[in-house]
Amino acid sequence: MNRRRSTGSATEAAAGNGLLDRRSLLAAGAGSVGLAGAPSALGAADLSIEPWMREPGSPFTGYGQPSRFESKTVRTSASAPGTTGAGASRTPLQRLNGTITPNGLHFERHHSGIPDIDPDAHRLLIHGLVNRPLLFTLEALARYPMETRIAFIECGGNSGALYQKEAAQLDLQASHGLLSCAEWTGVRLALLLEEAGIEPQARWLLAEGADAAGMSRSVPIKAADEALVALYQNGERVRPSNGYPMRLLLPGYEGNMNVKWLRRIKATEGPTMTKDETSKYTILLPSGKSLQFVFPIETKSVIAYPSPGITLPGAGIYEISGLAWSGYGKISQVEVSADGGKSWAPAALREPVLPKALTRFRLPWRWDGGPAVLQSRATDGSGYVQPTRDALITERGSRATYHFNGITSWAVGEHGEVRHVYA
Ligand SMILES: Nc1nc2c(c(=O)[nH]1)N[C@H]1C(S)=C(S)[C@@H](COP(=O)(O)O)O[C@H]1N2
Ligand SMILES: [Mo]
Repeated sequence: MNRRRSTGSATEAAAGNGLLDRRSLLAAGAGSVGLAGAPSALGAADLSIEPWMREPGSPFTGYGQPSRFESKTVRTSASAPGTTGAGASRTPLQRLNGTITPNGLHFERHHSGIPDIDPDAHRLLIHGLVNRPLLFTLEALARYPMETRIAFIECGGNSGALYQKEAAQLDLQASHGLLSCAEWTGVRLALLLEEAGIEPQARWLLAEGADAAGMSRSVPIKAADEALVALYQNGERVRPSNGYPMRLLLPGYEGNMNVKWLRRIKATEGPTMTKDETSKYTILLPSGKSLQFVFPIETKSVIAYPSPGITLPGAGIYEISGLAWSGYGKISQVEVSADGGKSWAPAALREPVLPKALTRFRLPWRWDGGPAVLQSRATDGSGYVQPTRDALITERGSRATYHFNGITSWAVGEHGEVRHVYA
């Protein structure tokens, strides 16, 4: 079988400053296109017998942990002054690949710590504008038909630092780590509302958590179509930090509305105007007006490799890789630029592309060792294109802190060091 291919066409330029056709690495193989750090030609004699091959390994464990050599792959966290559990921890996106966040690394945002809920004592009440108020135990809930879907959760405050005047020198975890994606399994909220006999004048739902903060949000009733009362996260029970024993999952809606430790759903005519949606989670505009109820997470993307804190070892071919997501639906295209937005090449999207889930994109790049500014720009199925930072600031002003979804720029310096810049 003749497997030789023309590497000439496989490494065709797709855009300026070294971006290659998205099929290049697949077609030609890493070695033949000169991938940086690709394996060298050695024989079996160069393979040594290491100590772990000379004696039997360790026994079984009840619950597995990552390799001890992966100790840097952890969340980073900060609590508000004077509190222990009010704050956030961030997912190390720069150290992960694929699209699913392991449960131990899912970001966390708590307004008053993680409650230690006894699942047998926990109840979910559905009441308000319903014919039959219902009180569920976990056991009763678990007898309903289950649904499974993959969805990201992003905090509305993620990337808030990118509204600042100067480009903050943060790694990807610090700038974008309030973002995770999991496979969630639970009962459709619509099914439970139907069971309770929701009344036609009910237009909103109040969702309340069983934490000490009593975090609660008003949710428009149409959100119930896709909402789950989630009991499982990546196959196992939802983690305490993510809402054990049950949380509201509202795919595509800002993180805050995904109420954890869910204890109450009340059907109402209008929004309840809780403290969490009036004093917080509103967007202050340059005019002095505030936008309230900004629900969907707008289309956004970011390059994870390379990203700040990573140093490229030398000129050569690299695979640029990152994440794209949209609260409106599916990602339809991600383009990458290596010249600060002058020219763009389409990246390969990892299939299947799922709505309201993280999408992994990849694109080969020949770095010639010179200056480069890497950017990614996502488009979703509705045609919405991720805005430049300038366009976003023109619309929102620089006093905004929530819902930053602008194009993010990483500059690669002559020694391969990567820095955050405003391009
Ligand atoms: N009950 C309750 N639900 C909550 C919160 C909270 O503090 N209490 N934090 C909210 C915020 S601001 C976000 S961004 C998401 C984060 O979900 P996670 O911690 O599972 O990542 O949960 C939301 N649900
Ligand atoms: Mo949040």
